[in-house]
Amino acid sequence: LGHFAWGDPFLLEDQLTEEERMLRDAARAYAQDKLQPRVIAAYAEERTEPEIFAEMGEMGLLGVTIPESYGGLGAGYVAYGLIAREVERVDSGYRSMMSVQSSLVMYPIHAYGSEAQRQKYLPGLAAGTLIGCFGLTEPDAGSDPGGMKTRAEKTATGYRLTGTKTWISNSPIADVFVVWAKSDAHGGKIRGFVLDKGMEGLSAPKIGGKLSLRASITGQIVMEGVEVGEDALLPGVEGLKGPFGCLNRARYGISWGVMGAAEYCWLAARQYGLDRVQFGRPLAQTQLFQKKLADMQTEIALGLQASLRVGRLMDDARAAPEMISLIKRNNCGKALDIARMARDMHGGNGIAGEYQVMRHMINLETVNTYEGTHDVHALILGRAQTGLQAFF
Ligand code: TGC
Ligand code: FAD
Repeated sequence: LGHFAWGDPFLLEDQLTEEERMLRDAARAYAQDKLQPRVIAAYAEERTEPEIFAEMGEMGLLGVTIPESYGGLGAGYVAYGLIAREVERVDSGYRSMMSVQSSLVMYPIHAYGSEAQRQKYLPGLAAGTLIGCFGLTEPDAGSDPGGMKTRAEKTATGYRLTGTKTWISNSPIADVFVVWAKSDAHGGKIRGFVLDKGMEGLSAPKIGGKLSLRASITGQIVMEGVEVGEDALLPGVEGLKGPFGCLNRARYGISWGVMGAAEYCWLAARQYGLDRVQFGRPLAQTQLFQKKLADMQTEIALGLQASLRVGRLMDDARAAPEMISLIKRNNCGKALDIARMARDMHGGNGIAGEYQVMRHMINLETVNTYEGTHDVHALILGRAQTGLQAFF
């Protein structure tokens, strides 16, 4: 029988290729050396540093699945997931910045865009010299994006866009806006448009006072009759499957990312339990403490293994959206449970910023909600197994 490596119970490491390990190690080094030292202050001050995009671009962490000819790495979805895990080990907000840029902005421009749109935007987005955002959610259309009110009206030379998107990651600092609107010229179907910062009628006010994901800026996208040319339309897709095609990739990345945050919390709780003595022995020598550590280790090992499996299926073009709902939902929920447990296991110190577990816990409240809430993914899985739609 083999040796049990407590930190890697199912020997995940053995299941990765040399290239995947290399990219993972580079992401870990960047995240630990450059992001970890700034996150506590950035979070406390609700401050986003836009230069992080250029740093990530330089490290090759943006759009890793996009072909090299457009500035990406042409790597697979397992590599993408491993990078998300390393970045979110530091903070869910930093992973958010990266995954919006990669899966929600670069992916649709590559998959649905014209050659001219790809050439115009992808190299700058890959380098992080351009910052992107993705506008689907509206004040009255969150879980039900089909209820959006944003409209694109046909003009002589293109379209006029009117509407408001809200809760949009990166929007106040974005140069490139991928937005989804109902287009009258296409029978009211949802179409994607790429807008540039500075267009008349386009603004992106910040949403201040967030108690979660404070190192990642969030805002609105307000479009007051923004006039765009025909070349702003993403020609390759129509209907909700456009935005959902992007969400599939981002949700998959989140399933890995949250396991990184959970691993941070687990390892911090373990170390705290070894160091902290109460009643004459380390906390880690109590049965209750060990049971919690076992639960954390188990859920993380299972969650990572599931994400790896779905990643391999994505690279094989065999992953179904429901598989992604399953891992997004379960890994977010388990990571949140683990972070709450770790916060508790740190006692009073657990609420201090320097121990970081409470920041992860509060961030994970957002991650459990965005990209489809925990319950919405349950309804997607419920529909798949009963054939009955329970959304309305
Ligand atoms: P439904 O009738 O189920 O489907 C409408 C059309 O869309 C297609 N479709 C998909 N295509 C590809 N992948 C998927 N996952 C798809 N899901 C659905 C479907 O085949 C159909 O196509 P067609 O051609 O037949 O028209 O749609 P519905 O309106 O009933 O939707 C229900 C529901 C709940 C599944 C859906 O609306 C949903 O997932 N809601 C959650 C909304 C959401 O995830 N919003 C995310 C906003 S972006 C964000 O949060 C970014 S945060 C990122 C960060 O900072 O990291
Ligand atoms: P609602 O849809 O109003 O849901 C409220 C509650 O009702 C939830 O518990 C939900 O599960 C439940 N519920 C909803 N429908 C049903 C139902 N049929 N049956 C049972 N329960 C139901 N969006 C973007 O487009 N781009 C972004 O970059 C982006 N970034 C974000 C960043 C942050 C920090 C946050 C907080 C959100 C972001 N979002 C973004 C928006 C996010 O995707 C939505 O908040 C999410 O989809 C939920 O929508 P909602 O907030 O309108 O909640």
